[in-house]
Amino acid sequence: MNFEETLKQRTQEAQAILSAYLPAEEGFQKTVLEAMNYSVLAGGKRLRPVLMRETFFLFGGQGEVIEPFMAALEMIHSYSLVHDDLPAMDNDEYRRGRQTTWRVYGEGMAVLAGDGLLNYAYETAGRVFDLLEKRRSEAGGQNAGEEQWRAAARALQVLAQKAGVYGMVGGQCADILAENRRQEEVTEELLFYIHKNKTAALIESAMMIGAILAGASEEQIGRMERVAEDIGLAFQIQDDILDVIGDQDMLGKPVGSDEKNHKTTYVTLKGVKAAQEEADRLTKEALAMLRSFGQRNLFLEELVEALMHREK
Ligand code: GRG
Repeated sequence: MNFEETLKQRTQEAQAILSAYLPAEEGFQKTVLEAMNYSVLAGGKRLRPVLMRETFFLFGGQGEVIEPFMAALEMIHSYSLVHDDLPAMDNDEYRRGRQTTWRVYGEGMAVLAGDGLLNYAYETAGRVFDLLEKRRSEAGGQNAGEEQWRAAARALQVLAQKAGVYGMVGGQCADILAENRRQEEVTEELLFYIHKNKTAALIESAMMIGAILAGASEEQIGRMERVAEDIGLAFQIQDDILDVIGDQDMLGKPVGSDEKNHKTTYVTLKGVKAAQEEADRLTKEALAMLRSFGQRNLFLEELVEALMHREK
């Protein structure tokens, strides 16, 4: 299989895992459940769960323990998009080629769908302990795989931290405060903080959790965090470039959103060419680190490279 075919297959697998963990649309709270599923199933590249599983494979991970975390991270990512699209934030009407959640279900229900997805993500990730319990009873109830229980708890910690105030929420806070500020006030240091947290944090979470659940060492997990930081920063720069020169139909959302929201981005600070060069530099740095682990995952390396040239 070539890269494109493998990517398609891995994306479909991530989609199937995610679908299996979504809640049933029933009960008095049926509407919020529908809004949650609408938001998650609206499409999307499923990049974070794919990166998570490929990192798990890189370190020789096996079995289904990774699956609840793949689904959980995509739920957190989807909640962040639902809230980001709200009138109180970016006020966007289209995402992933469809109307945004608030446009379909109303603002109140979109707030709740985001809240619901965030909480359900942790309920979902916590199901890893059911899988481990099943393994333990199959092994005759012995203290089998104690390190896997520790790894699962550590993975939960990383998931919560990278999504929270010391991760994505912190980045989004600084992003909102930086809107409408004069360009000179948005320093490169501030922009780095915003990108590292708003965007890179969830990608770090994906790759660290893949490494943790596969039993990687502390040193390897730390190194993977740096790889993911570079990938996340490059991904955000590419996102800002696409917001200027991208194709609306391809992206599934309007271009020019940063200008509309008076946002300072790497592109407004340095121009498209310098932004492309910086994304290229970060990608090369990430790839060099990724190749230095001893064992390799060639598909993962190709994926990181392909993100540089993405059009959506
Ligand atoms: C509301 C706490 C909170 C955070 C919002 C996700 C986010 C933070 C803002 C959305 C705007 C934005 C440009 C975020 C940077 C991350 C990013 C590029 C998200 C889009 O991710 P993709 O391209 O989306 O992976 P798909 O639709 O493919 O899943």
